[in-house]
Amino acid sequence: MGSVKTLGEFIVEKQADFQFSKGELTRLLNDIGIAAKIVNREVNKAGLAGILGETGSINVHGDHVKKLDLFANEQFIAALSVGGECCAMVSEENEEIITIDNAVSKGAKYVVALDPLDGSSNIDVNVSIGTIFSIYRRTSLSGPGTLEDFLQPGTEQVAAGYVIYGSSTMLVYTTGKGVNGFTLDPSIGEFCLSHPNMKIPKQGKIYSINEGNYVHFPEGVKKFIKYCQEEDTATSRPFSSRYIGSAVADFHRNLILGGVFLYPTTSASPKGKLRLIYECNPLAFICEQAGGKASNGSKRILELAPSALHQRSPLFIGSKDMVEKIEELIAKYSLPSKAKA
Ligand code: AHM
Ligand code: MG
Repeated sequence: MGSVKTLGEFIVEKQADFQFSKGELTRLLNDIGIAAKIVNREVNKAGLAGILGETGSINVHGDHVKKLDLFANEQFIAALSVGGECCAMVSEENEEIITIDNAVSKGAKYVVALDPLDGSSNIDVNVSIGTIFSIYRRTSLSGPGTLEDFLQPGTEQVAAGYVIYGSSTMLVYTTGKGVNGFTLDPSIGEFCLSHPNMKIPKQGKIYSINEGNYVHFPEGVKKFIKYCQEEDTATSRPFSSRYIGSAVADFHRNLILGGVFLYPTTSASPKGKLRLIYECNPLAFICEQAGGKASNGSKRILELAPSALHQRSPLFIGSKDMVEKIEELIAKYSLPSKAKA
């Protein structure tokens, strides 16, 4: 049997990639890995909620059984608050930023943006869900982190990753030097390097979109869906449609097999549904590092300047050629000047 490399070992080994690194990012990534294991344990037990007490109710110990997304949020906040490397967080579960100002966080250089448990419609039905995280170096000088620390474009991310709680649990992350994936071995309780140097195929055969919203999509997106469904031997069309409804799971499958995930504007979500800072940007960073592309339809996701913490954006992400095809069709059929004409 070949030797196993754990996430902890790998992170420490990669510290040397960063000149003058003092190990802060290493510790931060380790803290995230530990919180992910705790969340994984609870996600695995989720089906027992009916036996042990419904979420929201009182369990046999007299404790309130927390909803999983709130539990996950608390675990990540707790791990990063005591870790000493993070001075503020933003989470999908909290309206405002969470400032960290304690004895160990003095001198902390990083802020973390987080969707603690993404795929809310899949949480209670035993379908893959995920955690998404993004790490920035603070721009403020001292004290607890500030709102401005989070309003940096995605190009400034120092690291980003996700955890997928699926048929097996994986942690995938990048620090801007490629993408590596680790699978949790439950028998030893460690994430082990299973997918080194992940690369997304340039062209895929899968498109992932909630087609139930079809009538509300921009014309360019409708044209892309029709393009995917047309018969064409040279380009292996028609493509397959696969949609889980958990962005992490849909993205992860497409990263490995090749494909594109789309969440465009709809009339219900005129700015798109997904959040720029803790959903679109981290996935975009990973995708680009794997050789793929991420766009809002006309611009690179990572270059968008956030103006609000929970800002939304349309997202087209995955295999480079497929995202470029979408951009081409949006430019042709849906750009504002044409829509108004
Ligand atoms: P959430 O943060 O409330 O879970 O919403 C984000 C999720 C994504 O994981 C997924 O891609 C999308 O919402 C699914 O939305 P829809 O049900 O509209 O297709
Ligand atoms: Mg979410």
